[in-house]
Amino acid sequence: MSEALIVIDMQNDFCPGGALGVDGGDTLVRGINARMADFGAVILTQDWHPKGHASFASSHPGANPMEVVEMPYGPQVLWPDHCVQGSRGAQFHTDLNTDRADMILRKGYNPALDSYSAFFENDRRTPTGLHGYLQTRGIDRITLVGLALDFCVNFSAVDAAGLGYDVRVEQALCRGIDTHGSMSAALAGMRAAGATLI
Ligand code: VGL
Ligand code: ZN
Repeated sequence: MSEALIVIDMQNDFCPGGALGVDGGDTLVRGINARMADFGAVILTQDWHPKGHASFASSHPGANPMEVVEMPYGPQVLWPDHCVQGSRGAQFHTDLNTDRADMILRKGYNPALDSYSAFFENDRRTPTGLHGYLQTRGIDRITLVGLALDFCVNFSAVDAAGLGYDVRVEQALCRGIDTHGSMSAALAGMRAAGATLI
């Protein structure tokens, strides 16, 4: 069985200056590129929302970014508009080595449902197809890097562990948003799920 490097959402909008810029996000690019050589498979994820997406505060009259609202599938943080399909913000950081990617997985395209995890949308039931892809390639170990540690990396790690993968999260190649105590909750949740934090 081989091991995959899964690079989460290394896009302009999650880097400083972007719509949902994560401090130091851009500083990860060199290290992530260098790490790609160590894996038999490299997969990139790309947050990819239609205009007016339900996770945008602008879609909820009177609401502000970073507020939490109750959605039919549970609590949802409302974000500034970000990673809109076709926009510059949705493109990968220009220095990210996208040539090395075997697969680019887009997520968050369902207008009514957010998708933090690379495996399931935020209803925690709708699959993205990544599990089938990894299974058919015989991949049972994954290493996660990218943005944001407390949202998309976290949800991906917990789902992957639940699906039975051997999961490592390389914290030096991740940065977090940290809102509403999300960072400490994410670290505890990933550990509890059985992911190894390096
Ligand atoms: C993410 C918030 C909204 C992430 C994506 O990549 O962690 N966070 N959409
Ligand atoms: Zn998003």
